[in-house]
Amino acid sequence: MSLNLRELSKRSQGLAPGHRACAGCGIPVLVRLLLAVAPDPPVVVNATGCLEVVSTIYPYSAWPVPWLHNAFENAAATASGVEAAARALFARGRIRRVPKVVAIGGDGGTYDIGLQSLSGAIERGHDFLYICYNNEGYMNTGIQRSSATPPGARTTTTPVGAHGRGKLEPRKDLTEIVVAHGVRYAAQASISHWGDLAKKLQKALATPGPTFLNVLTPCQPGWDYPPEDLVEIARLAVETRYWPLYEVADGRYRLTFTPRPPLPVRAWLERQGRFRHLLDDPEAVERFQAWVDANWDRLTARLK
Ligand SMILES: Cc1ncc(C[n+]2csc(CCOP(=O)(O)OP(=O)(O)O)c2C)c(N)n1
Repeated sequence: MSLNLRELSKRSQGLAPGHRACAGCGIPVLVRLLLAVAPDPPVVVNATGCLEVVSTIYPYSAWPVPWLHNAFENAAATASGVEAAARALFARGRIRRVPKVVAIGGDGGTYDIGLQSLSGAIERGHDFLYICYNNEGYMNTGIQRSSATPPGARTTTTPVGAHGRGKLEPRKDLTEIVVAHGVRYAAQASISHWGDLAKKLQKALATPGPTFLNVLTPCQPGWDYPPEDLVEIARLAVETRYWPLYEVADGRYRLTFTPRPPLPVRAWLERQGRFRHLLDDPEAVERFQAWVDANWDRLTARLK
């Protein structure tokens, strides 16, 4: 299928206008692209979180496809059940095709609370795509830290003041945890690089068995930037090597975009209120840069 933007925009209206996502939220960009590139309407299983809250305010739904809400911790388990049920119905001639099942959860639902069900569903080999929309925090409940929150970030549970300078711990590398399960396709993407994201969505949907995408979706209230800067903030995460775009297909690592030359990570930090306290502390910015560089070196050592 063509990845021409004009063609894509004709394909699907995606999420209906009127959903209640914040101005400057990255999640609708991702969901619209998913629904535009999916060759057939998928069944979407959605963990509790911003996406569920803003798209299904009773009695309305912004979803043009079958959609299930499930608890925070079991999106992948629910997806397993839907996929198994669809295969059984198909085998009995009750449905004409087995729909692709797409589970979507935030980083809180994926890196933290839903990790066991994700791991289990992957290990059992269910045919589904899991998408983590990663806004690096528990955003819909009031901006608490998650294990995807970067070090130094201000959240309501890692405040900045006399007793705190933001989050102390580094971020968990969930993409690598998923890769370690031996999935046939896993990738990191960003809403700023829509062509790259669209290709990864297509590949993940076309690969049988469990597949995984970790997509950076900036959060306006949580990261504290002007709403119109959404795409620019996501782009800077990639250009500074903070969020490398790569894929692992059948065990082979490939960078899908190489920032040349990479920008210093400060260019990304200084555009967000959650890092404002770091900017007058050169050592803190250096530590952050060293962390980004070490992650990049670890990743590029795996390229073949
Ligand atoms: C087991 C459980 N713990 C806590 C909650 C409360 N809760 C609902 S949404 C949410 C945060 C979700 O964070 P994330 O998955 O990152 O999604 P986001 O809100 O950022 O979209 C929490 C803590 C819950 N519903 N279930």
